[in-house]
Amino acid sequence: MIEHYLIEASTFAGQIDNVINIVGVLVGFWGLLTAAIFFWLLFRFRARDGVASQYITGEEKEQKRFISIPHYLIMVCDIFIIVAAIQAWVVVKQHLPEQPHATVRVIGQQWAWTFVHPGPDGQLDTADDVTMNDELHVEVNQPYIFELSSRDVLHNFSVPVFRLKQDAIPGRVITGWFEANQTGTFDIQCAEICGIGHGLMPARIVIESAEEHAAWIAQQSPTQLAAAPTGAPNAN
Ligand SMILES: [Cu+2]
Repeated sequence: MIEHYLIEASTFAGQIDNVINIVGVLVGFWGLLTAAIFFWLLFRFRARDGVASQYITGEEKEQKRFISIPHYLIMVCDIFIIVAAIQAWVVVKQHLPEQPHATVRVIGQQWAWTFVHPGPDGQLDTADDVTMNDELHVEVNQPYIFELSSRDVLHNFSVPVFRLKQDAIPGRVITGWFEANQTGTFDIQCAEICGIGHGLMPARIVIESAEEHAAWIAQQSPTQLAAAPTGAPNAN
């Protein structure tokens, strides 16, 4: 249902959408039913000449069951929502991928994102790291752990097609994960009001095949760029 409007590009997006669908269907059912009964009652017991209105306190057993029975039924629906929500929470927030995985660093600031990708050696904090502003490149079907931090205020790293949202909190490094399951270029946005330029804090994620990603990393790596002027053949 939701993927019709926004594709599901991570392994856990379907599970998040499932929770939203369950909430939508259950709350929608009771909401529509309540509204229908409400308007039917308004119509059925509308003011009529010669008919005195009744004052009902709702304290009698016969009357109370109109509250208590739907109440219990709604609590049964809550169980389904809670079970689905906890299952999704455990997968997305309580679990990190096993080895092997890649790690990227995501840094929010007023008002831009910085993404640090490991270079050809696959390790962060080495000379070949690739740092980009507002552009994150990842490999499809590869689990990633992200290390999220902020240079100033609260931000939120949100990748709608992944159904991923995580606050960035100054002074903390927050770890999370994702695994893209299809290629393409999609939006990243800050989802936490972080000042006057909040709306100017978009970025993009480029999901590439393993070969494309390796080629991009090799091309962007600063060690490669530093070597280029002497190493590359003269274009003339
Ligand atoms: Cu922000």
